[in-house]
Amino acid sequence: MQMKILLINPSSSTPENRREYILGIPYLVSVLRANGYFDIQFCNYFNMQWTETIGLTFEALKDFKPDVILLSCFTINRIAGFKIAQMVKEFKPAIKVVMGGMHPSFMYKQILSNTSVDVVCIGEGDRTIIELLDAFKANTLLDNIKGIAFKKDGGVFITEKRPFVKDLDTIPFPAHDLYKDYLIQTGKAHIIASRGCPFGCQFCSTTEFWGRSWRARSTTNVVDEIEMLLRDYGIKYVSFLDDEFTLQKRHTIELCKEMLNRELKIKWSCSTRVNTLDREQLEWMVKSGCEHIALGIESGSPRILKTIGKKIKVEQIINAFDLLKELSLSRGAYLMVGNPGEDRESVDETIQLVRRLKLDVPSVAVAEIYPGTQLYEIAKEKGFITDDYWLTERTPPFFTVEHSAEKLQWWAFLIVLSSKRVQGVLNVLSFLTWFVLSKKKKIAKYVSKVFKGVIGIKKDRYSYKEY
Ligand code: B12
Ligand code: SF4
Repeated sequence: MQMKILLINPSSSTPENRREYILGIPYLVSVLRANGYFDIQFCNYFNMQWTETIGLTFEALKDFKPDVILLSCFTINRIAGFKIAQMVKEFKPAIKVVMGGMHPSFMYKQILSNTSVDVVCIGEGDRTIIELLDAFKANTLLDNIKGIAFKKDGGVFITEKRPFVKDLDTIPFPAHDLYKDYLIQTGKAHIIASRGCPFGCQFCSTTEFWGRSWRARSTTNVVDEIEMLLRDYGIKYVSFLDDEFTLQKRHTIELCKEMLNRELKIKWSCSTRVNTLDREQLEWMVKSGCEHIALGIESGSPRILKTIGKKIKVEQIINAFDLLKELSLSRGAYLMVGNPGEDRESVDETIQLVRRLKLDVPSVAVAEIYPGTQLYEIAKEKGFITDDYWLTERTPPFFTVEHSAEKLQWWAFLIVLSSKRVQGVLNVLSFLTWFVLSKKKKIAKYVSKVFKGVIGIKKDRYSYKEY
């Protein structure tokens, strides 16, 4: 008898009506299939409200009758994950509940001590999941499976650390078919060509989770995946979700050449850092269809950039953005306010930079605290937060050790206001206000003329004597 596996992306209860195309579960599904686990069902609740998903979960439990539940959790959807684990155990205690992803990887001890989750996968799941399911099937001990933590003898047992997968080409392509409708409707696919980031910024958990070494898939392997998506779904656009897409110049150029050699008719986008781009690399990127690049700027203040360990200079930001503009690439910018040391002066420096770069509408986030970051350790040291926070239903908090949430949001708003498009709209609005005020009488006369007869405005009902 095949083991029945139910995979769930729990609800993040975010108000946006978006359909996130998250690659964690597709990666797991592809390795499951490659290892003979085919009795699989996927419930993607990520963009649904929690209440909508309760009934659906019960239905899946009753109809599909799973032996194992695999929950994938970021911090934002952890609580829904805990609640599903509880529902499952109340429904049938014998069903094994496994949780993996960024949040449980850092908070495994708390989760195993306080929720109905049986096993947490720590870090990359591509190898761990198969060993774990094989052990469930054979009913053997879990103690020797690297990279997990589980409940044992009334406590939490953590196994040896699992090394990262060295050769990412050995992992099959993620099961994009789980997002078939999305692919067909939008023509847009997500791909991850590398894992890891060496930079370790203070507010980000990527380096801690995926490791300091940057592991890239071979360029042929990545382009094979694109070709498969073109053939099977007719996609027209690829968003590379890598944290640091252009870390190795030679590798990026090789990837672009491979896309060109295979004459792929696609457009694509990526995110990266301002100091890992140069003209030669960008020209190849443009030739091969790249049309949008989002860059992490974070701040226009050299002091803040240093504090958060961004390891970039304001001149590098300016040079990179100027270069993108020169090559007619669409430019995205990620900015933050509210990191340690932020003050009005540093916010003004950011505003000046946004103006200098003539950014359309940058994405400006107030710094939030996530497990696995240095910012979280700072906040804990300052007595601002404890691990208990993550058992509450609250969303990740802003770093309000130094300034109130209102002030930080106001600063974020001021930065957005300084962007080109908003400035453009403001300029138009102020011009219109001036125009209307200065020509008030003429406009009124014109309106009355135009609408005369249409809405029954009659000259004699209005006095225009002063004209
Ligand atoms: C692309 C991306 C986005 C995109 C799209 C998000 C999406 N959901 O598709 C956008 C731009 C919209 C986005 C937005 C945000 N994002 Co984002 N994003 C990413 C990014 C770069 C890639 C996600 C991804 O597909 N990873 C690849 C897959 C393969 O990794 P994975 O899901 O972790 O799965 C692996 C393992 O974790 C494990 N695993 C996972 N689940 C399970 C389950 C089981 C049972 C097992 C055994 C194993 C297992 O195995 C998998 C394969 O190895 C990550 C960084 C990163 N490198 O992961 C950040 C990241 C997920 N984002 C993050 C954040 C903070 C956000 C925002 C909150 C930012 C903000 N302040 O607005 C928003 C949230 C929006 C929302 N409503 O969710 C954080 C989350 C931190 C946390 N602790 O939760 C991350 C990790 C970046 C970071 N390091 O700070 N994001
Ligand atoms: S913010 Fe970007 S550059 Fe900094 S550690 Fe995270 S992924 Fe790397």
